[in-house]
Amino acid sequence: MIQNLPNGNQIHIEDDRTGFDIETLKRAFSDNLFYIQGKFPEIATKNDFYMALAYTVRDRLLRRWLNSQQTYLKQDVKIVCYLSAEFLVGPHLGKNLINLGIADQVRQAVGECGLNLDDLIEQEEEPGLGNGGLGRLAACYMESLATQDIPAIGYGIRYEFGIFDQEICDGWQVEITDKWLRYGNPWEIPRTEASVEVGLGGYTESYYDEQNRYRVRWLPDRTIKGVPYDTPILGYKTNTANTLRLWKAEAPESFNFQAFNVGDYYGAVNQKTYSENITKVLYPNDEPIQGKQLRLEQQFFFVSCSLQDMIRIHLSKENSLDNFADKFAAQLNDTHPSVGVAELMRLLMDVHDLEWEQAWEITQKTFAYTNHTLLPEALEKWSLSLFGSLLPRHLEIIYEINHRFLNGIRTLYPDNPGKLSYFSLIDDSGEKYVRMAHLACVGSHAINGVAELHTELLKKDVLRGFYELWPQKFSNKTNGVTPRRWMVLSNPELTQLITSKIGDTWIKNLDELRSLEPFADDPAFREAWRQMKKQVKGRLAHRIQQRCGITVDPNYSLFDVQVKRIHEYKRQHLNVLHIITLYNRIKKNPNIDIVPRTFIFGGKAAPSYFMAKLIIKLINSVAEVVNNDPDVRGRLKVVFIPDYNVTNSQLVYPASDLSEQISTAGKEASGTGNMKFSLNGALTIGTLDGANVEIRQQVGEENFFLFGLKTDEVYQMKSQGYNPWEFYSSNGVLREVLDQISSGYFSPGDSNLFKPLVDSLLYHDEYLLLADYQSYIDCQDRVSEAYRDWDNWTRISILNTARMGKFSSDRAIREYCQDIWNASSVPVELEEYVQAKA
Ligand code: CJB
Repeated sequence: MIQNLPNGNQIHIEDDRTGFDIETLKRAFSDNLFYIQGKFPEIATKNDFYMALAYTVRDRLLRRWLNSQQTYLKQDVKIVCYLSAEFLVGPHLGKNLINLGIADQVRQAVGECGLNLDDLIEQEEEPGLGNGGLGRLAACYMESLATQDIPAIGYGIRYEFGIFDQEICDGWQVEITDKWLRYGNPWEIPRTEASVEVGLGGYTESYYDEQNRYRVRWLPDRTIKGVPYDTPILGYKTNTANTLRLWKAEAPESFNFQAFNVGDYYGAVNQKTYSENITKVLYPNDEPIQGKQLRLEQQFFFVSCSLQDMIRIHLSKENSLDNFADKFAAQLNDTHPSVGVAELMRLLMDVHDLEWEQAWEITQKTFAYTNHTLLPEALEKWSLSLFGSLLPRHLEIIYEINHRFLNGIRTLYPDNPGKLSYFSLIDDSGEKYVRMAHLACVGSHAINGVAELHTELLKKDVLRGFYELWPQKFSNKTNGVTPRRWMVLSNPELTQLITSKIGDTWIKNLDELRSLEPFADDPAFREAWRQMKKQVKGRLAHRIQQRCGITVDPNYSLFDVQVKRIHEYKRQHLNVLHIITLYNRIKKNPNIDIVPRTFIFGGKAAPSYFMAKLIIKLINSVAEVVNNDPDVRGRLKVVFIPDYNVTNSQLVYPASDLSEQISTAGKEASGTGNMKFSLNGALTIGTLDGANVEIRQQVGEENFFLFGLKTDEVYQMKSQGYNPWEFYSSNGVLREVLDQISSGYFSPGDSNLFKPLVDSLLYHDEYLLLADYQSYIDCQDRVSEAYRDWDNWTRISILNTARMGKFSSDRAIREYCQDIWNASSVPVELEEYVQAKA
């Protein structure tokens, strides 16, 4: 802070809540331990120290956050509202230190207090408020929005229990409740005063208002209170801190009085529990959950809270909603928040008295929709009866939207009932459903896919009719990831090496990594790169030893890594077929000259996804055999890292040599792990799927291991009646591998254990593993040959990093801002809060 001196001069005085000096940080840290945790060092636990440090850092965030909010209030800004049922932000402490630019000072300060910063960082329970790619993307986007000074609010759900913790028992996944809030969460601030109420159920009635206009009102039979919890999201080396506003469901204030008065204690408590249930737990599926009422309640709850909040903010600055869409852009992260289209219509018409036409114009101008999947079974739909009983007014509005929309279709395609049923927001081919993707498309002015191939397939296939109708609404926005978390924080060794050559401006402008390219031909730099890689591999090896009790070799073994949700379309089991193939080569010829590999897996399976859980068991069973067979002599190791999450992933990406991106072509919308690997210098083995296509274009075909059927070949093979059995019977090596699994070689005493998996491959093989098997094996052999030439491998690794600039989430956010949101930067000046008088 600035202090004015009697002579009119000013001096800068360090403030304990904002200063960055070592002494100031130490004092603030001790103060927080004493006054917030109520502990003195002798009795403080590691968690107390962590909390004291977190509050020290939070104070420094708060200054930037409040300044940002004040700036947005004073200035005429457009706010991007990212509506997402998931935000997988990862631990905050380390990340905030990086973005504040005070990691070194804080390390020294806690060091001088006799503590180790990394130990404290490790104390943080990560908020697992997402399943995987979609939630993590939302987190990267929030970080990039702040880094580029774009006013933004992330709106979502404050789940009391996030994604389950995974333990592996006897090779099987066991799910443990994620009690992430149990020791408190220093990063959030509840804003009870900004609570809102959300209705559910009940009925609607029409009436005539004072001006004799026909109006409808909704009389819900239940009301839930939404309490916002705010977390600041700081940009990298900028003053902008935006808000992640997550809603917690509570019983409304009035809930219990009546019930208590009539003595219905249990009834009252019941109602409270019912209300709180809405934000109790994250559904642990990375695909939509059909038919679960609570899930629809969650979606509507957070969307209604958020839209009411946006309208409140707007009306605090303006006196009409006419220009709402000029001040807010609302992005629908998949269809999960798409009921917002109907809710905004209701709020504008029933609550704020707008007429349909104007409300509709505002709604369409406000919303934009990102699709994240091509799996047909993943397109969200809600049965009409469930939807109507929970949201009767919204169903009426959806009917009216549909009626008007289909009138247009009728004009465009006369006498074509097929078109009407194709486009309808209501699927009435059997049991009736509301089609959420149709609602999102109709209610938005922009629709995008998340990688070039994905967007093309949306236009050609999944949303073809809508593309023909409104080609101008469609665009591609290839996903990106934030280099701050995925390089600077996760891989300080790499960051330091890059920065030693090209300075540090690449961190905010990732295209600058290109200037590393010439160093790929510099032997000294290659050697330094190799040493760096060894060091980070050593760190992971150490963790694997600790967590799994498996010794792996970071020096000579190729770290071959597949980490992501477990799903048949992602084909972890294809990877396993390769491992067994290599194992069999060794068994036939124990002295074979083979490139040593460490196969590393990580990922959670949806608890009800039987096949995915069986794949985890298979990986662990193969690991058991391969890791303990003396013939193998440690040349192959298989590791399943339990509880794959953001924290663990930060250790994994930097240490990887080979990134497995092996989904069936046309199934993975984009992938974002693929980007994190390659940015950290891993080479990719992959199919032409999702963003792999663009990664390959960027790094160069010769620096990417491509295999497998292309999308059109997949379609063709399927339409010709794919028969996996033909591949099985004509390929002896493959047959041997599958027979071995069936025979119980990896499941002693239970030869039937993996039968469902093998049968599914032999008789259906929906994801064409057998068709891609040989191509995959041949490609893996090329990988091994390439790895023998370490020096050239290193050169390619450097080129991978150097050419990945496109995949920064900063670039993605710039594209959204320009093409969809019409939002621009609003730099934040830091104001001095305390002006001491002389
Ligand atoms: N995705 O994580 C999810 N959950 C869904 O329900 C649907 C899609 C993933 O989204 C990522 C971010 O766009 C994509 O990279 C990934 O391919 C997709 O599966």
